[in-house]
Amino acid sequence: LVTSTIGYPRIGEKREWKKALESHWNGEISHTELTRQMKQLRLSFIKKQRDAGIDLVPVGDFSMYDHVLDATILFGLEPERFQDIPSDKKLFAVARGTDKLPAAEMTKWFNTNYHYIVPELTDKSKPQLQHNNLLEWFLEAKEELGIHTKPVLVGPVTLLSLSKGEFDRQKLLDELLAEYGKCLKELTDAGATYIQLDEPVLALDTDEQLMNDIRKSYTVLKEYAPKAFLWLQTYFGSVSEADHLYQLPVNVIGLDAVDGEQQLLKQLKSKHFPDDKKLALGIINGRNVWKSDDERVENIIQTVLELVDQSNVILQPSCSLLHVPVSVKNESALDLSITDKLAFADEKLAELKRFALFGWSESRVNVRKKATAPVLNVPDSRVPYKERVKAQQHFNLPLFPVTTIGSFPQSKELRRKRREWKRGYLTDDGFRGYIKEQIEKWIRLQEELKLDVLVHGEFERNDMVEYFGEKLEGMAFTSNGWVQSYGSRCVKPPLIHDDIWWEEPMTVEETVFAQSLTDKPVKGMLTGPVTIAKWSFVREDCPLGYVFNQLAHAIRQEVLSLEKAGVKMIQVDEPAIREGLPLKKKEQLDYIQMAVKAFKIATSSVQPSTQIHTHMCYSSFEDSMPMISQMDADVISIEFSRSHGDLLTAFSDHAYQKGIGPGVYDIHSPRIPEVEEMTAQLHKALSVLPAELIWVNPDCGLKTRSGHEVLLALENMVLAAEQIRSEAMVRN
Ligand code: THG
Ligand code: ZN
Repeated sequence: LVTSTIGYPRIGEKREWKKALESHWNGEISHTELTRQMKQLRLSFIKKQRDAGIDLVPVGDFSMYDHVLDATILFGLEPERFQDIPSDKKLFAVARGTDKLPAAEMTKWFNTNYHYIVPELTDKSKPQLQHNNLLEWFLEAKEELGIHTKPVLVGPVTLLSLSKGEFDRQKLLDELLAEYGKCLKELTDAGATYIQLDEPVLALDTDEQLMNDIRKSYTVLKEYAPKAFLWLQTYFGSVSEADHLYQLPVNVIGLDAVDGEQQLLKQLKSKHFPDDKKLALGIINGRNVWKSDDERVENIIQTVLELVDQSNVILQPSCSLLHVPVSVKNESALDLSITDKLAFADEKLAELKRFALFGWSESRVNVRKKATAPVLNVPDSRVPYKERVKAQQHFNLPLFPVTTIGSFPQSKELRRKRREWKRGYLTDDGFRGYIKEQIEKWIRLQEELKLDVLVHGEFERNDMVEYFGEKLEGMAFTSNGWVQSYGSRCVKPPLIHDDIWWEEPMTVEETVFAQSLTDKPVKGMLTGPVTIAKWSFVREDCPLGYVFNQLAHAIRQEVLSLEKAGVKMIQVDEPAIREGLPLKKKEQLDYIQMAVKAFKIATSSVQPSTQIHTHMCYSSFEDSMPMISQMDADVISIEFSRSHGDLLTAFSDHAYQKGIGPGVYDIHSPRIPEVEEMTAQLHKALSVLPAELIWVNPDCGLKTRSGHEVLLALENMVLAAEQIRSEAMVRN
């Protein structure tokens, strides 16, 4: 069988890609040098896939930041404010902003922890094919490696669906198709055959309009580029009406046989797959890191081969491999019983080759084992909010209490100390002592800034999930299992390989130490069960619900340890709860119940006088207010500084009547927010929320900012709160 890949990780085996980007951004290497290094990486990935025996290797899946932004710029659709920036600076200007221009918005790519730059379109947006990078990369691969690659591009319908702004969709789609057509024609004139257009939007709930747009698009594209072998690719789930794709003038239809396995097999059995098309079967999980279950793969392939002629079947991963780390081969520190269950990107290429040769083995790594989920009967609801408000009067907080989200900037020295400690050059006591100095320094700074609720700063922590992954039983952490999250920022998801349980306090020492330094309340800082699960690589031998439940009990024990140690405010962050929503509406209710229950098991055992906070960011939650309200936290802080009112409508219909901190400081940009900007945001919030519910805080953690910026920004934020407070006094 023919093999293909949909996309390959950009970051490099040792994150060379990240280092090149960041050394360019901090001025160490020129744009020319960056381009040279990126070309080298791009070609090395193509060569590696070809050497692994992959027949159809993509080009254009690689990116210097984000593939959606690449397509946006390829068709001249970047926001107006960036139009006259020179092309070699445009990509990073749009993605990261400049000292004069705010960055374009970023949000989650479907239900993954990858983030794309959101195209901002208006009625003035004019699609126009710019310099055809894709053609350049296609020719480069052919000339320098002698490899005939498969150009890959975000499809026109998905690109428009992911855009925001007011515009005439059909008019813009027609204009966009002309430009896509031009791009494809240039590619086929240069000898390209298969051209893969990614339309993951088809994995969402499809409707008449969407299917019409798809039908029109691929009919028109075939007219513009008749020689193109169009490859319509979908992933992240099944396509509800896959058979509607069967009559399109495309040569290959790529479907997900992992997340969409059941539905796909049903569709293939109920309607004959067209003889004039090829089926690209996504049989290897591109979203998780466990070796494939040979029995499952064998069954799918054998079933499909009874329905589709072998010469028309192509094998590939279920989605781009950018969602998994590069290779297991560097994981020497991991327990062998775990490494021999793992398959990262490179190991998946080898699996693909093996399955293409029908080389299934008896290896049954993922035999479903009955997980022993502790079904302890613990509280999963608290006394009503109104009663809790009374019991929490003891905090004597002012109107519009000012706080931060948890993390403070981590200096280069701190990162060096943590590295030394990890490598054993710095003793535990040495590191612990240094951390306490940092905590003391920032508690004093927060007091000087006159913040009302303080945090310990999380200096002892690396990533908010990895930290807990290192301390909970049943979770393992890799030394090099990095995955791109947004821009050059990467995460190293822990591996949930067995039942999870809590052994000992994980955050009490630092939090209690911080509280011992001040009379102001210090918030305990935890990551919630859903987010730990969603931002880890989760075992597949038991239902996700078990894992949520086990994590909920583990975090619950940490919450109780904090309360017992005298911590009276505990924040349990769930930034991933919205991302975890299944893409298909009909599956969302089960998820919401499971996720909310997990959060409530984690947080409902505390006294009414203990205040529970939560925090969410990086995704749009206008559509999830009921779920957020069901979580029943006393206070929620939410990313708000760059939302233009859409979030407010979500609050205005009174879906949420508990404490809320609409972020007023955009932590993505180095710009120091002015007091006026923040009072303006607070006035917006006051237009839909009662004053006594509002907290003042930044959008998110401050880890990625510099200490200097943060002090200036927080000073302004306190001034903004004081101004709003005095206005409220006058009013009353
Ligand atoms: N952790 C994890 N996922 C996340 C976030 C996170 N998803 C959404 C949101 N925050 C944005 N994503 C990131 C991912 C990584 C980083 C910041 C935001 C980051 N990474 C460090 C780097 O690449 O330099 C490495 C990790 C570290 O040392 O902290 O800063 O926060 N899991
Ligand atoms: Zn956040």
